[in-house]
Amino acid sequence: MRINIWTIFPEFFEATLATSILGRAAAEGLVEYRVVDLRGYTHDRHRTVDDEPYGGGAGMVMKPEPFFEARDDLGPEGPVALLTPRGALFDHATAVRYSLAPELTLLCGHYKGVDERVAQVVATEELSIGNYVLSGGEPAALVVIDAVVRLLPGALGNHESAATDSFYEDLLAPPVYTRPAEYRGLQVPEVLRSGDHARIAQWRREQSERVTRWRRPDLWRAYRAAEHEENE
Ligand code: JF5
Repeated sequence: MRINIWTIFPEFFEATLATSILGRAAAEGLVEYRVVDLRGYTHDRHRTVDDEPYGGGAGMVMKPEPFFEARDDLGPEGPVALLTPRGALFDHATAVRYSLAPELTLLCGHYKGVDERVAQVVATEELSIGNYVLSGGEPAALVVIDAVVRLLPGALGNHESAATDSFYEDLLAPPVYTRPAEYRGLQVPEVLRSGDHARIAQWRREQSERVTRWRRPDLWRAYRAAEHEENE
């Protein structure tokens, strides 16, 4: 798939998109990143991307023209998501939907926000990664890219299966351990060293349910509700 990122800080993405899973996926041709500098769609000497808000008040607003001209020039297909605290909460289902699209475009806002006409016309949706405010949409875009690219077939190696992580089957992941079996007096649970695969699977299921119930009662309720539906 192709992932377009429209930003006034293209350098923000360089190291991250070249590193680890995200970098390997690009090197193997599973994904192509196109980072577009919005200042390339300005026409004045100072390459101005922001202006004062109509109606007054503190902070600057990102001008609509660079976003509209980037759209006219590049004609993105598929979802065009504006990262903003007022957007719909990004979740696993959205990551799956994006991973199935041939192209995804992420718009990074800044300052007090982006001219509303960009949200109305250029973006097809607005997305938030959580209930906090960032200084810019760039870190949020990287979060979305990471969650999407790791779902692409072949992006994870044999040692990193997407089928067994947290949120698979809507439960949190059980505890994991590696060697040594005892460290500073702390023991690895006996069951994990037993070689009894049925017992191990049962232990992991119990641990998943316990940790989800205590830490994420919201997920636990949704899981229980889905269980009841299945049995109907
Ligand atoms: C931004 C206006 C964009 O703060 C965020 C954000 C939080 N969750 N997801 C995105 O984006 C930067 C701030 C203010 C527009």
